[in-house]
Amino acid sequence: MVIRMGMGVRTVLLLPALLTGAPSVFQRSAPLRYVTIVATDYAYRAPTSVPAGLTAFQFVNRGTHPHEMQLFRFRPDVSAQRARAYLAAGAVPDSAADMSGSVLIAFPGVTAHEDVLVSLAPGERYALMCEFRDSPTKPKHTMLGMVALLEVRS
Ligand SMILES: [Cu+2]
Repeated sequence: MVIRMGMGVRTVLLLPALLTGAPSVFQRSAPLRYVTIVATDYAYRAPTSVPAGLTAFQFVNRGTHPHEMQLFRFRPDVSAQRARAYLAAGAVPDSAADMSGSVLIAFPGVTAHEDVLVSLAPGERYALMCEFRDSPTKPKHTMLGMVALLEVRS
């Protein structure tokens, strides 16, 4: 009885979104969690693990150089140890990751006004990487420490 009432309320609340043709993600009943990734020169401040569920990644640049947040998922057969080794080397082979991903870019002092929305599943591992260089002769930021591994908790 209580559950039925709850669902009724939810349906009413979603009606305006349905009428305006909002993306289907807003019709889900799961709560949206926000995770903020902060870039500095040259590192990410990011959680090492995140809960499963629908998650919006926000990107803030507190450094003095432009930075990016590449976010992509490792294939399931890539262990955490191997993923860390790839990231430490500053390069992840195509065979180790999904053939899709997202990128947010922010200049110094800027918070990207877009978020990356991901439905995180338990056990997944995601990479964060910045491949920017300060100049053509300088190393990629991945080589300076701008890599991180995000593990999705069960
Ligand atoms: Cu960078």
